[in-house]
Amino acid sequence: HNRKPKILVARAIFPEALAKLKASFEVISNQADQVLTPQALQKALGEVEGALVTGSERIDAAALAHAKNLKIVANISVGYNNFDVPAITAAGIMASNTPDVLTDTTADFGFALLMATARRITESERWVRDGKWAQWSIVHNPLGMDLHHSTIGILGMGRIGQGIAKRALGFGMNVIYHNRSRLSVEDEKACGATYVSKEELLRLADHLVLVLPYTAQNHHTIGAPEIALMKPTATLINIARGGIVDDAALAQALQAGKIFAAGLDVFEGEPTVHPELLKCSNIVIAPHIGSGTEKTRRAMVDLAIENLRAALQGKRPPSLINTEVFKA
Ligand code: 8YV
Repeated sequence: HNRKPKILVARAIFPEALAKLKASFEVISNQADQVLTPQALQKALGEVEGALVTGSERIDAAALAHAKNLKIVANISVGYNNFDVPAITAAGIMASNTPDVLTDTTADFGFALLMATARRITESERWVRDGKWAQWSIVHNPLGMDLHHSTIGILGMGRIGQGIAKRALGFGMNVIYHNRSRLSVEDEKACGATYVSKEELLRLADHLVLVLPYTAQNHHTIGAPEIALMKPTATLINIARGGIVDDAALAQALQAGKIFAAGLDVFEGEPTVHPELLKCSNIVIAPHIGSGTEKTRRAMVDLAIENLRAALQGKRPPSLINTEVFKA
């Protein structure tokens, strides 16, 4: 018989992608651009064989309580801290993410945020709009920090971290990094990057860029003690995840002039931004758009769909996370 398998599309996706899915699947979709409640998510996962989700949906044992027929949860995201992978694996369900397709776009954005922060671009725009530009002045306008010939410290040296390093080389920056494991000699060479301890990274970086995955172990990896090691002239860029930085401690440090500025794309408890951060002028804020280009968001959706289709056809999803669940 040719009953269409039922799937869940938990968030708004591109209309053409949704239309294509509807040709092969019976689709329960939430196109409201509002996150499903945990109850609604649990109920929907109980009815489907596959699910397309994003970082906004928490997939854990509770969400999977009724998921009797579910074969795959396909994240439209490379980071998957929204997944309780052991719980998904224990339920015999495949989990996938979207690596590679967003690497360059996100590295570009990391650099954009770094440049905007170091050169105070958004602050300067507010300054002009507020009518403060009386005349050109050597000193009385927002003065920034240089990128060229400065030291960039990268915490988390995966694909995106390496992309940032390669861009930094083009700016004549000195690249240092810290990571759970050292890169191979060839990869270090390709990035022109020198491995240092986390403490050295904090002490030496003129610009510190965070590109590490969020795990329980690196909750508040950057808090007051770490910021205290940084240069007062340093910038801090977070394009990784909220929760890696202690936002309250960062706000205090920015207000006290402990570091020069911060550029943040991700926040603890986003979409809510810590009110003390919002009071800081030396900060550039973006709404989690590191992967946000038209082309890349489409590629992420397409890869997630490819993962979902493969799983429902008994094939190995191209970016399967819990490989032990797949049985050929
Ligand atoms: C996503 C991201 O937009 O891929 C990631 O890890 O943070 C972003 O690309 C976000 O997670 C929503 O799914």
